[in-house]
Amino acid sequence: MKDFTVEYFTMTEQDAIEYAKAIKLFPEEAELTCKEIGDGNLNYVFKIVDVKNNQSIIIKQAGPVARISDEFKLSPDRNRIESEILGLQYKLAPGFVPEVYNYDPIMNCTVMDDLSDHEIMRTALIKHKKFSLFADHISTFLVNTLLLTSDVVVEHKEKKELVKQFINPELCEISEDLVYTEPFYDCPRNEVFEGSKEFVKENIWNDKKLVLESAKLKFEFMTNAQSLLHGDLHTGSIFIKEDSTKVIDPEFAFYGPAGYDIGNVIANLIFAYANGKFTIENEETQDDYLNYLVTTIKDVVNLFTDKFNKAWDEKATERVASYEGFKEYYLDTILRDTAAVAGLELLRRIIGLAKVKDLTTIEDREARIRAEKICLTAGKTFILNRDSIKTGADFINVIQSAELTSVKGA
Ligand code: SR1
Ligand code: MG
Repeated sequence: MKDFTVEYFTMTEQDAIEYAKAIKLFPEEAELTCKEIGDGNLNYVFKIVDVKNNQSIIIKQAGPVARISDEFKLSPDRNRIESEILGLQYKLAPGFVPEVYNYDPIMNCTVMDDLSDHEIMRTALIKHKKFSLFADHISTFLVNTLLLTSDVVVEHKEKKELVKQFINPELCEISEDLVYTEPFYDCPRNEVFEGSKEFVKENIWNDKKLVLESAKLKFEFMTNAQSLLHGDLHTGSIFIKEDSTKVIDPEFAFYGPAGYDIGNVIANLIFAYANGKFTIENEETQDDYLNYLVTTIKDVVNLFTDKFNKAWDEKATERVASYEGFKEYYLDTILRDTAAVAGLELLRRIIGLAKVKDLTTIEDREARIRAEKICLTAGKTFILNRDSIKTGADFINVIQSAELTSVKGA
């Protein structure tokens, strides 16, 4: 049997079984099988099943380079960050994250709940499934993890300790590059769909005002240690079933602007919207699905606002938090950042190298170009007009105006 206590190595499926036995995750008589099921950009995910007792767990291991490309050399310490933030979020937002059973700083792996009875939300949305509780669930998760880790609620020295604990320079650098920098010029690492390239050149790279705004936002991302973020809250980081939502993969966690997580959720619902619009042929089914997404996007914003206001009134400990007008000012800045980040995410998933299946699986070339144009147009508006986008209805207006522009321009 291999020794897992000396130095790190990247595990095979067989190693993962031996590892599970070595750390005694299952009873002696267990009959274990293992399958590597990771489909993300960075890590290895082993599902271990005890077929005798019908029990299963997940072992997630961080390697020294990203799966998506050897070019990204990453400290496996991200696995510590992930296990620690999952522990914290488990307390702040009970029911919305998997339980962690073990973290191993030598093998850089975390053992957690197997959520195989759930489905990755992006995959489910591409199949046009609807989840009526999602907006309620995710808005609670967002308020609890963002407001309750901020200086509004946490004692300031304790909060600064948390900032230290979750300093995450390498993964932040990925977001600084892929979200805030590379999409705004003809970077060799970009991978623009050939049919969208002219549009991107004209409307994004050549728009000096937009490029300037991206610079301002990049510096806010790097310097505003407001809340402990998930840091990569797209629909591929969410496991879902009808009555349950579980947020996974918080390895990009760090203290940053609260709107970053909310904006990512919104943008990825918009990708699902674009997919539905261009892949559902039956008009009635399409209307029904798009209406579901419109309602969900509106609800995410409006429920976040309502729950944020309530939690602030009940949980704020900072003295100045009660000054008249301060809560409204603070929430306004979060909503402004939400709009901006929704815009950035919409642009970077089309222009940059980390794509979303919602768009790449649209087979018809013209339909994909139209879907991308709508997302790019909406993205640009979210960034440029971020100061005046505040309500669920404002977010929907941006999407619907982008659709109209694409029809006129088509
Ligand atoms: C090199 S990692 C590319 C992207 O995958 C992750 O999920 C993040 O979104 C990152 O930007
Ligand atoms: Mg991930």
